[in-house]
Amino acid sequence: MRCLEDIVQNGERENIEFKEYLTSYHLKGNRFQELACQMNHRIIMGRGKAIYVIGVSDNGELRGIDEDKFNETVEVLKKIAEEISAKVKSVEKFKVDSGYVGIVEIVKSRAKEHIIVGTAGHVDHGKSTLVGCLITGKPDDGDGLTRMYLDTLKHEIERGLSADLHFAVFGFKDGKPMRMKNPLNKNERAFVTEKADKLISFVDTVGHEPWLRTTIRGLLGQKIDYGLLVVASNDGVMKTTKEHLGILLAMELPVIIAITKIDMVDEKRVNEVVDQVSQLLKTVGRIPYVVKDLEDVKKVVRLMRKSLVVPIVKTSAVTLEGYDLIEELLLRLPKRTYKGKGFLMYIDRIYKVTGVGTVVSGSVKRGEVEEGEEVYVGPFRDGSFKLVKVQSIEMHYYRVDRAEAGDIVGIAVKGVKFDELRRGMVLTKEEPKAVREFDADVYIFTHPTRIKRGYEPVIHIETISETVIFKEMDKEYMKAGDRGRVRIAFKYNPQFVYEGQKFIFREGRSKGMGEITRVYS
Ligand SMILES: Nc1nc2c(ncn2[C@@H]2O[C@H](COP(=O)(O)OP(=O)(O)OP(=O)(O)O)[C@@H](O)[C@H]2O)c(=O)[nH]1
Ligand SMILES: [Mg+2]
Repeated sequence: MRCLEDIVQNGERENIEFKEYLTSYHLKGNRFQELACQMNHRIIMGRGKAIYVIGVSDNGELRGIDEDKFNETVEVLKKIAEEISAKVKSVEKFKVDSGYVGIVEIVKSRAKEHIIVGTAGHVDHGKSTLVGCLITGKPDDGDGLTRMYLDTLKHEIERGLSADLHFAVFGFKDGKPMRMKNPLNKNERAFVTEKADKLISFVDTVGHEPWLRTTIRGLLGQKIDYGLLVVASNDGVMKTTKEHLGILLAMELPVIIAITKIDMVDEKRVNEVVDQVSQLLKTVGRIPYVVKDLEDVKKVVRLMRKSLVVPIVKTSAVTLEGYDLIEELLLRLPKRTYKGKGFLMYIDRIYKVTGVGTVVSGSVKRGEVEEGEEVYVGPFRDGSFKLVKVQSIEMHYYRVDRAEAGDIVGIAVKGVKFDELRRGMVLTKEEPKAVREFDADVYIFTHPTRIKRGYEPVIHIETISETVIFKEMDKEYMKAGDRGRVRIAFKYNPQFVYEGQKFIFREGRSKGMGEITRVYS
């Protein structure tokens, strides 16, 4: 009883969860996957051990539940544990006035949690540098020293700009960051991928405006859990900053904001930029929260679970100020996306690898896949799919025998030619149907004139970017700020899309977003 009182008085913690009771209802669908994610996160935070206190309210009030409810709750916890290959180690039961309260201990060795973070923000505001400095733990020189770890293409080095998506991996082991000497070193990457219990895959996007398409692909196509938006304290909020924030919010992604380069300006200016960012967030219905110390990190992570709070951290890559806070945030933020059923991956890139053959890369959106399995790939121009064999799977250069939702992987496939594949195709286990037309609810952000039937923007869905035609509209025309229902057709190739998917469309200076409401195959 002493132990119970201590736990309850201290409140919920990283590895302690309060639940009044659970029923078989919690074993269904998304709810179950959410609980599994949550349990896995608690175990990671507890270095292999999570505690569920049952029969208590969220804020620790000893409610007490009857014997049947108690037993059912324990059974449900066992099922959730099973889902993530963990075990219920012990159950302690205490009698209180109105029933029973219990402490259930759940353990797992080699628990792993993997989140994907996408960077965003204006050109030169320090996205690549931030990622590089986090991974190495070493300061930047303020003159492009660190971004070399991300910007590896020849013209990127020459021009000092990121021009394509780059991936980097950052790991924590027992709550401590695993520093890399050289984030490009394949062995180091493989080592971190294997040994880390909390893994962060960064998708580093590009700020240079003409490459917006690439940034959209990074933020839409990679099953991102959190967006990391950088704002340099000299420039402050720029047009691209707003645009990228808009994309992150349109995709309903929680956002972390890093104010960068605080070493370059005085404190007054830094606070001006914090105010600018706070204003911007308020106009889009988010709540800014300036994170000052490690206690704030704990608070803000709890708040983010329940509301639209956005942490803001002041950082400098040169002094590494604020980096401890960003690290702590990354360690504590839970996986948001759930495993789901039915393997699905949108192809992002296609490679020809000597000795291996055709390799497709992307992030697993749903379900899981194992080496040796057969999967469908497509759709091809005529709407068909082809069966191919998964020869091998690699994650950040580390060979794995299976991959699950949220993993960024390269999959070597046999049974299809390199030239037949396109970005935006999918891999699935059940044969999907190709879609030529769909209905969608759309919202126009910006458009200089009126949008009418026959409008042909480029649409971005997952890794797909294709020209479409607005075939029918529920009103004669739409202008900036309007919403409407539209029948949309892919102009050239059929695609695999489904109801509920969100997208962005663009054409010149016009932009809008939408959600698929019905598909026609
Ligand atoms: N003084 C100072 N310089 C920084 C800081 N962060 C980044 N820089 C410098 O700013 C420049 C741009 O940084 P990048 O990391 O390449 O910016 P980016 O946002 O990735 O740029 P794109 O990918 O091209 O959009 C580099 O020369 C960095 O050295 C910082 O906190 N302080
Ligand atoms: Mg960059």
